[in-house]
Amino acid sequence: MALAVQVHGQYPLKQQDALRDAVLAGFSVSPKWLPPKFFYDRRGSELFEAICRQPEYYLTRTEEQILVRAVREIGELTGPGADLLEFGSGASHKVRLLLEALRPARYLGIDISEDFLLSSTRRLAADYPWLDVHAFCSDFSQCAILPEGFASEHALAFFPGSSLGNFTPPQARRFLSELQQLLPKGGGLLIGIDLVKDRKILEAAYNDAAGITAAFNLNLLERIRNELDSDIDRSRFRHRAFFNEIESRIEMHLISKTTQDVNIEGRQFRFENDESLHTENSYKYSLESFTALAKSAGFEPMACWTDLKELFSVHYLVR
Ligand code: AVJ
Repeated sequence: MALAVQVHGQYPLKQQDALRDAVLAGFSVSPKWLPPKFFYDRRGSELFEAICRQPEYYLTRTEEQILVRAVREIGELTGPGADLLEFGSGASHKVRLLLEALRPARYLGIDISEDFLLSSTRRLAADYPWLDVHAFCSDFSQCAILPEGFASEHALAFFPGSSLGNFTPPQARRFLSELQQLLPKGGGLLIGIDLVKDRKILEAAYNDAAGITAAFNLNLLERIRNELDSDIDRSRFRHRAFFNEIESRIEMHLISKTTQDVNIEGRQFRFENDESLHTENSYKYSLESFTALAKSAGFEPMACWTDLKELFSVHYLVR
């Protein structure tokens, strides 16, 4: 009966150093870029939760509908008493759909956004007094690791939201095979994957009318200004998102509205008018292309669920 959350990992993560290194490196090359993991400071995590509620952002509600319909089967595939590990747990909202049917022994939320992770897992522990709740603040884009003693016998990894889409396909294969090796024999992976579809639907999801995705993208510049020594001004940039069909990915960019010099940690970076800072890729798969990727990482596909329009998919894979 644990009401408190047990915290693992090294606190605090040296995120400010990581941000500085990534900005200085990413602004020095052409095209300029930054990895999307830096979106998730507290404000960014909150904006992401707001994105998930936008009418154009079909991903979250479609995945939740699929999970609700599939949860009994998922429970049967996993069986009770597992370690449930959630990668990119955010608000720990989707996992609530699984807990009653799955009856895991322990839950481990893994997220890069430290205080957001702590408040979310605390709320989960309060709402599910029978569940042993743990939190692990980690940047799993670097390598998939778990705190000592987790997933040694019976485990289900839960990687919802199509977050895998932030990796390029080769990075995704590497991440999946690292994850596969963390799991015990017979351990499962329940993963949400967004599907290729009509460009209008895809592009609307990343250009919501309320401007929340734009605010989420521009918040990255605010974070740089707050955490580093910088005069970067988000009002001098605009949000751009489009579907790159050849690469099968949504690309998000921040476009400079003028020619400008930006100062960061004593260095100066020139942005030309209309020059882009590439901030995110979100890869879209077909059922076949994702299944092939998962197999190449050593997983065996067991089950797959989609909605009627085949907007989104949830896959159950085993080691
Ligand atoms: C968390 C990576 C799944 O790609 O849809 C949402 C992030 N970016 N809107 C996605 C995101 C802009 C999201 N993932």
